[in-house]
Amino acid sequence: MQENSNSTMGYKEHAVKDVENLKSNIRGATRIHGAGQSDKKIAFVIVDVQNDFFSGGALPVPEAETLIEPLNAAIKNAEQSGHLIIFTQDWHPVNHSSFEENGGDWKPHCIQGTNGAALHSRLYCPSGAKIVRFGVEPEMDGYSPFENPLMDQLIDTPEVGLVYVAGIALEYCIFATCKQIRDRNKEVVALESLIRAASPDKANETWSKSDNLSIKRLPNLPEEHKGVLGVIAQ
Ligand code: VGL
Ligand code: ZN
Repeated sequence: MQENSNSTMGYKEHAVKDVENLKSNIRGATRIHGAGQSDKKIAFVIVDVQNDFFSGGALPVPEAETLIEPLNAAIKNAEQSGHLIIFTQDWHPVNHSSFEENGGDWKPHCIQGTNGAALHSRLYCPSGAKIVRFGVEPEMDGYSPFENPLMDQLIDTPEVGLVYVAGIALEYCIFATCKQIRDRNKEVVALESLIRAASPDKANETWSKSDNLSIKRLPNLPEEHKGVLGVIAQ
């Protein structure tokens, strides 16, 4: 007789099955919570990969071209992992205070709606990604995407535990972005191989400032972050 169905199980067998189910649920739950970050969302912020920061643009950054291919691979990896992907855009009005003619340090750049302000044409932008435009207020310095309240809505929430940062330019918008994420008590990993500096020979000054803020970075990543987004330490 093949009487293995539930209906013929005695209460003892039911109890044994229930305990087995309970145990495997607990094991599953332990796995999820024991892994630290895995119950929190990871965000990947890609800063200012805009035409004006590439050769031929208003403020070209050395080696910006070499960013695109490895950055796209990391973005695809983040998309497959279900991370929150955020692109920022420097997005100035013509009368922005950071422009030389208005007393600032920079040639006019990333003017709202122009080709120079557009994201690089070969940058891979997943359909679910968010875009945060900042530097819109003429009198603010325009280095931090947190000038736009949308950035806090996306990052300053308990669901986000860890933020990866990549893009342009190390000394300005990358540093300001990393610092402000740290100020919100999130773990920050700056993906050094996916970041370009405006002045590469002075990049170490900025990296040591960020070390002091406990901003972690490639290639000195702690073990648990090695291989993040498929990025290999160089
Ligand atoms: C940036 C200079 C001026 C940047 C923006 O994205 O780092 N740098 N505006
Ligand atoms: Zn700017």
